[in-house]
Amino acid sequence: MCRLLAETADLLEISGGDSFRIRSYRNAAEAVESTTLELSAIAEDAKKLQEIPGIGKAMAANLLAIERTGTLPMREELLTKYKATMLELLRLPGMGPKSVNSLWQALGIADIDALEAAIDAGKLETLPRFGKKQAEKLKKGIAEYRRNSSRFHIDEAELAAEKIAAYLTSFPGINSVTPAGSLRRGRETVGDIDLLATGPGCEENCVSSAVEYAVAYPPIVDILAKGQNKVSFRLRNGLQVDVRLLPRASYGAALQYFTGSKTHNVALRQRALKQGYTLSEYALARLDDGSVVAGATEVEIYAALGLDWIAPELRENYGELEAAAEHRLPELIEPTDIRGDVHMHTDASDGRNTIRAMADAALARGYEYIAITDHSKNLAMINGLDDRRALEHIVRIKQVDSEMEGRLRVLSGIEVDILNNGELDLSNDVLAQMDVVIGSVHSLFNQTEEQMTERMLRAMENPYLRILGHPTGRLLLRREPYKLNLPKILRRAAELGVTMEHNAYPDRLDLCDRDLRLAKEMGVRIVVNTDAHQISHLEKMRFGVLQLRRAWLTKEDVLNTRDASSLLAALRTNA
Ligand code: DGT
Ligand code: CA
Ligand code: CA
Ligand code: ZN
Repeated sequence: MCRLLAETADLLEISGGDSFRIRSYRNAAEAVESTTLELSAIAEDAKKLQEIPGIGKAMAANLLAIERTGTLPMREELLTKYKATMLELLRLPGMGPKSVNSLWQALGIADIDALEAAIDAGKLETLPRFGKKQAEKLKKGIAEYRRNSSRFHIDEAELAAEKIAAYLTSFPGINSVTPAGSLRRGRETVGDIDLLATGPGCEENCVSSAVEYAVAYPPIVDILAKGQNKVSFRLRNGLQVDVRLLPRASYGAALQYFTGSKTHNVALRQRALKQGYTLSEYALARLDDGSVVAGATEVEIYAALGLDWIAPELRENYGELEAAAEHRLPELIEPTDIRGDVHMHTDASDGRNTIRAMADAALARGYEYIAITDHSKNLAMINGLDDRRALEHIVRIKQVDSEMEGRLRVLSGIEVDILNNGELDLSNDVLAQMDVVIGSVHSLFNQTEEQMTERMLRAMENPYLRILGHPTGRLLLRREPYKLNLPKILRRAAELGVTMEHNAYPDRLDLCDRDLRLAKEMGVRIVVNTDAHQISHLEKMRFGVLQLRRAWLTKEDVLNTRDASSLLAALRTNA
């Protein structure tokens, strides 16, 4: 809602609209963002809406329109003359509404790609507002914008954070470094890394040498900001990092504040105010006399507000505050609850290691079982298995299973392709001999929603299909999920007892947190697998567990927290 209002203000400004009007939309956007009222609940009630400061009668009508139609009249009218992509141009350094307007009037430029092309063709220099210098600056700005606007996979961000933390803690004045922000909350991708450091060298009045040490971190390519106790920089791979050096006494308050999410923090601050406190990044303090109540740890801050400590993964304002107040937060699944991994590949198809090597690595991780699930023949380029080879593979898997002498159970399985028409790629006779049959879509991603949904539903009707692998097919930051009526698929999965996979590989992480919650509500079983293509990928399990935690799942909700026999029983029956 607030985005639509802000965009309308921007478009008005591009069109050279009346400044009073522009301001009214901007103010409304801010008012909507900061209100604690549940807007969708009161959107039909113009009187209630007007109780929000900054919302008048006309704006209340706009909010109602947004709630009903997903847009508002002024925005639609402007978009017949101007393009939504022009809003992105505004985010380039040095680019204001007037410039965007003249680019559009003179050269028909409406997006960043077109702007870049015009710069390259030397067209920009001919315009009155733009010279050669300005064009060069813009070109740099575009490159920078592209770098900044990109997000990163969570494993890459975590690795970078660990390296920086190791560097920082080697400074004598820094004892500990903790990630905050989206990385700590386990979001599927990370915009920038937020790190909080503390130690004797981070106390007030003596923090400057720690700051100097931080900005000397060798992989830094660009120092973006250097303040009294904060530095921001960019690494070679484009990742931006914010490091804050904090005194011990306010460490918990800072950790709470910078972990976010923003919406969680807003709700928590409201709660604090209602109880007569103010909450900041420095402390929880009494409103009346300013005395500090808590600040050193998160636990004491939440406790002072009558709340159980809330795991970072839950801090998205999805009802966690209410649950914490009533002591009914879920006991979230932990990485150590996972007893096996039932989706992995070997050198029989596109994996790198042998069955035995995968088994040894799994045993070293403390697993009780794995399933070997190579690809089927539809993926000819990577040597997928046909019926005959699949049967031979079972023999080899059983051989390794006996070699493991009961220390690790090695289940035979397959990741069988769901063909374009929903049939499975191998014969039922062969599938019947497998312990674990995962069905996955690996082709024709651009089917319509109806086709793809029918395709999956049809595959699920096959009685040997036990698990739907990476069910939405998305590749984070690279490929959108395929079009799919997921609720329909989940409903049928619940009826048939088909299990949904959460694929822990950091490029996939589907079903996503929101879909996992839906799956649980609908009574669908869930399993978390790494889809490992080499030994080291088995480590990725924890990223999957993070998403399960974000979905409020407990150990009981996930099948591979059980032993092998009860997992297999659950995969095969509807009980
Ligand atoms: P990201 O970096 O896009 O993946 O997401 P976050 O959640 O890490 O966001 P970021 O890095 O901008 O800020 C980290 C946390 O710090 C954020 O979750 C809440 C808190 N925070 C930062 N700036 C503000 C602010 O201006 N207002 C509020 N309420 N919270 C803020
Ligand atoms: Ca961040
Ligand atoms: Ca940040
Ligand atoms: Zn796959």
